[in-house]
Amino acid sequence: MNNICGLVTLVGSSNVGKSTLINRILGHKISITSRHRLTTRKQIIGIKTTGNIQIIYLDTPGVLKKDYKKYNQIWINTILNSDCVLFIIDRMYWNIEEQILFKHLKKINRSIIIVINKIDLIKNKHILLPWLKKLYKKIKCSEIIPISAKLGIGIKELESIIISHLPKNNHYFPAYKKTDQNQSFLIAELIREKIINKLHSEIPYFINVKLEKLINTFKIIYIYALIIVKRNSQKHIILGIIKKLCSESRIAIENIFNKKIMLKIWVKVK
Ligand SMILES: Nc1nc2c(ncn2[C@@H]2O[C@H](COP(=O)(O)OP(=O)(O)OP(=O)(O)O)[C@@H](O)[C@H]2O)c(=O)[nH]1
Ligand SMILES: [Mg+2]
Repeated sequence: MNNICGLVTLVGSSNVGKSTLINRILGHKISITSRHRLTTRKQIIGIKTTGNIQIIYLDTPGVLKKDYKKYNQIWINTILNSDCVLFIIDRMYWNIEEQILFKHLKKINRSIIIVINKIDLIKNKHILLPWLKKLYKKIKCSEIIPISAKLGIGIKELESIIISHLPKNNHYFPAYKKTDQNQSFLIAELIREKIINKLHSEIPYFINVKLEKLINTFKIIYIYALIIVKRNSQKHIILGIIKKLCSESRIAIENIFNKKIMLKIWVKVK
């Protein structure tokens, strides 16, 4: 058998660029991104099949020191089923979240690739080498690679390293499959991304977006979305940006689905 197929999990603290990286590797958007913490809330699957190689990437919510059980259980379960783990670090930041993750990874016997992201923001690149050496000594990892997910630096090299750590296996998904998410989830997430990126840090965590109805016709997709907030004051804030939110979300969805979109959004307190 010449086929290669494996599960690769992206883990790391919130905001280190896990979702940006998965989108960059896949070449299209499957996971939303923002400058705020806790953007990704559940495991997202992205599949890349090139010839005889199929890689199933799993994006996860960021490691948290608080609310440990609810969100952290997702990445804890995911790494246990992986063939290879990408431990993403934002430049030289090593905080309590990295320490929590490091403790978990020490206990499991998996290939670990440390990915130092956002190197485009490091002005003095000379400081990188001592940091890479220090990490290599500290963590029993297979490889360390500096990248910039945003600018696409080091991605090809990272993909080659990943492939070298995957087992020979039959492909799990048909070659055309890019994700296991349904259309409704991706659309709701795209709207949530626009809200997060428009608001300041206090609100995004409490917002949920639900699609009430989706009618997919030959030329147009009709979408009826509901934004659910916790308080009346939050509803007013959303109503203040709803016009822009609606038009920006519509454009984002049209770009992904390559179809005309008719979007209506309501806001509800629950
Ligand atoms: N300059 C720079 N910014 C980056 C890079 N990668 C990601 N970012 C930015 O970092 C922020 C967080 O990126 P995300 O991909 O949402 O981070 P995440 O790790 O998925 O975050 P959670 O889903 O909250 O766990 C966004 O504003 C990205 O544009 C990079 O290589 N360079
Ligand atoms: Mg994310």
